[in-house]
Amino acid sequence: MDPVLNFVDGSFLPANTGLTLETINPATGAVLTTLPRSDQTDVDNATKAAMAAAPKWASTPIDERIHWLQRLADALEEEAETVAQLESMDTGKPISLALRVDATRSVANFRFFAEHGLRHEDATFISNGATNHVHRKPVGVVGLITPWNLPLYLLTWKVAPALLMGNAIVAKPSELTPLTANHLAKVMHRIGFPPGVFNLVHGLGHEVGQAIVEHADIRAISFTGGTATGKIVAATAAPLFKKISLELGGKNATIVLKDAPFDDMMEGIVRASFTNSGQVCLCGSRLLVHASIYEAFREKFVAAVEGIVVGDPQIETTVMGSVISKEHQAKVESYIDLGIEEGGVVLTGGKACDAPVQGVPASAAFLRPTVFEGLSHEARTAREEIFGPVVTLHAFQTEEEAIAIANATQYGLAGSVWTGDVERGHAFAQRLETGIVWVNTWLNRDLRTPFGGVKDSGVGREGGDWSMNFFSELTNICVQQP
Ligand code: TXE
Repeated sequence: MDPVLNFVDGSFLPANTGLTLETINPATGAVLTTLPRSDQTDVDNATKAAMAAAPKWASTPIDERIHWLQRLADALEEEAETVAQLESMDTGKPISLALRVDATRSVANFRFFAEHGLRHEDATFISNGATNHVHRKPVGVVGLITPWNLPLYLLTWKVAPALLMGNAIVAKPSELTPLTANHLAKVMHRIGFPPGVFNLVHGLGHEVGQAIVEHADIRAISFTGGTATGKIVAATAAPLFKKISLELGGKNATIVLKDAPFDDMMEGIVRASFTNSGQVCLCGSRLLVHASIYEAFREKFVAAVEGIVVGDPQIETTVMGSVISKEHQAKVESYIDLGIEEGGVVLTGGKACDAPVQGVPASAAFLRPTVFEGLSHEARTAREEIFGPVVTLHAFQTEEEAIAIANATQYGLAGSVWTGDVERGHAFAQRLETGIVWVNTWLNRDLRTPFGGVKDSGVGREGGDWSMNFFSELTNICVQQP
């Protein structure tokens, strides 16, 4: 596989120091290729290119910018299989998931914001004999920093609205998953996308990500990643008065009410628990089940979890692949140890997990889905983000108790409520301190809706008009009528 390179001013080039990092296929332990270990000089060069390209892109009519988004969507759609293959190799996720979620949603991100841009009209307000015109201008050069769990999905979720609003970009994907960002740059290069508008600088977070957040000419930072890193980004950006959007961690509750016909809902509840090996910030990692149905639910849930096909991500029938790295596997295993120390009982899965694939070396990062019961909801295992295939089961007596437990973490990103009465579910959902709640479904996404969390899950919202507002500066011009 060709080395991954930076993409600056329309050219592919190594880090100015020539230093490189390796990217691994976590499902096999094999080195896939290298990527630049860039530094501040590379970020400076990328930002210079973005500054030079920004004025022309900003003055490009929005209909033309929309046309470019549509062309990017078409080009990515044509290469969906390639994108899925690259994503699966870089992350260890099943090829079926990479195609159905990552590749498909990356196309949808461009297509959605193209259509959203066509529909959008800026506001006017008439009062006191004057007309107020709200004008929307680009921020200028924006910094996009993204994580390893949904690499292209989350990068394009930021790139599309940033371009639509006329900004130039300096982007940095996770050093663990550079392949599909690199592929996006190749697609842009191939279709003749204006050089310098989209720049990609690969490298370590504290070296390249930090340099992007610190750079005086990068006026907005859209970050998706862990809460700990989000705190560093916020502390760096705040005194520079940059716009920041922080999509951070979560410890989401899946709440099964007394009247839930859970047999019909089990597929959705298991999907909410273990999609992408639990490496989705929206996954439900705490299952709160009404005491009256707890035993019956537990039996059916554990049986369904044991039916999850864990295996070689390259095989179509595999439902769960590896986690992102050996280091992350060790982190998740340490939480399984902690769960046992805190008095939890492992109902299925657990630490011991050899590579469930014939011929795959022990250097692969596989874990079986693990279900705990018997833990206090105040246990660390039930409060801290594990970001792996581990869930804890808890019984509750009353809905008041379920709401108190669900809200008792430092996070507030998402949750799901399962019930036989959707009105009851809707009323219950309004009492959860999160940015998103699904009732009798999970990860059902309308891209016009606000996406994001509260407390340690972040600041701001992405999606539809919220993304448009983040990636633009508004000027109100008040014209007195004659
Ligand atoms: O995050 P990290 P990861 C969260 C999820 C989990 C985490 C996993 O909950 O906690 O993301 O992704 C760069 N200055 N979400 O481990 O380490 C780093 O190189 C600037 C929530 O990758 O925070 C990478 O590119 N950048 C989300 C990016 O930050 C720095 C959905 C994220 O890295 C940096 C998906 C620094 N000092 C995952 N240090 C949601 N809420 O939507 C590192 N980076």
